[in-house]
Amino acid sequence: MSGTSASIAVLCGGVGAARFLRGLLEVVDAADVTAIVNTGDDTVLHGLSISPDLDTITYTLAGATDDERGWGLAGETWNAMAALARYAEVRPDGSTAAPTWFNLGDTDLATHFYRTARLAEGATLTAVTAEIAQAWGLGLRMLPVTDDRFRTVVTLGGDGHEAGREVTFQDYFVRLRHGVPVSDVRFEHDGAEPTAAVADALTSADLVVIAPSNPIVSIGPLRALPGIDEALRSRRDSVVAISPIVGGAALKGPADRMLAELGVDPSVAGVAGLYAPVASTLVIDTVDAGHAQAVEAAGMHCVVTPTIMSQPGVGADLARTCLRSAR
Ligand code: FO1
Repeated sequence: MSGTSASIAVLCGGVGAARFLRGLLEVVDAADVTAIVNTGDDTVLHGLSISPDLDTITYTLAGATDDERGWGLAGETWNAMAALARYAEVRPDGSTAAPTWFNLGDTDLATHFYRTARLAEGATLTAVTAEIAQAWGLGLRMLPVTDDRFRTVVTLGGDGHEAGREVTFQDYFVRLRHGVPVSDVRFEHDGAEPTAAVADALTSADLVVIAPSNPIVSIGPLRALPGIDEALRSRRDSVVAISPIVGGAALKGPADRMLAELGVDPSVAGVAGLYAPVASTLVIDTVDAGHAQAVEAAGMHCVVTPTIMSQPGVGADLARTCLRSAR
């Protein structure tokens, strides 16, 4: 499929998806790529609408991200956050004003100002995302999975003082530094639906790739929305997933621990068990070659190739492998 004008839809979370898309755009025309992006991580802080996965992908593809941190902008300054600390000191008990646990860089703030103002004018998140992508000079089509309010909610496990409490995803991920066990993850829908553009991309794309993102809290929210799993199932032969688990561990974030805490084997075979109903092929890293048979036993065709995209060229090679792997 490489070198042709086949259209590709990619189901995306944050960092892993951003790096895969960066490789994909080296080998196909950006106009042929649609990124369908998780919005379950979205939050409102300081009255600002923040869409972390959309922003991580935007900044990465624009070559503007802090690659080591994985989120936010390179060369960022933090004056607004430092100034906010003054108000955190005087905030009355029970007030959530001036949260300083979630870091918004001075330049990054402009993105959240713009998104918030446009949403307040009545624009959809889809429209605002297209405008932000255009402002950063991106050629691909970037779609939030839904324009409706949609949130990932995490129940904290373990025996700490917050055990049993339900918190927002960013509370778990940033405030608690994803260092607390999880006993459940659910998605607050309130009737949220995938947009028509998402539904159309999932039907019309020649190939669907599930990016190497956390299966529970990045891809899980997309699959929880009505119609997405059905759309994938009905075209399963042309859906390829990339394992975010390499050698039993997540490259970034808590995916391995979270899988284990929720009773899923934190291995490529466990990932295959989750994706087998909706994807025919699982791409795994060479360090997991010994587990290829277990992936096949879980019902997926297995392709073994380097998947760790920290070295130049790996993302593009991985993208070529995915383009060849559709059955
Ligand atoms: N991640 C952190 O670990 N700490 C932060 O303070 C933080 C701030 C932040 C601000 C804007 C943004 O777009 C992303 C930000 N992230 C931060 C990343 C984000 O929480 C996660 O990467 C995703 O939600 C998980 O995919």
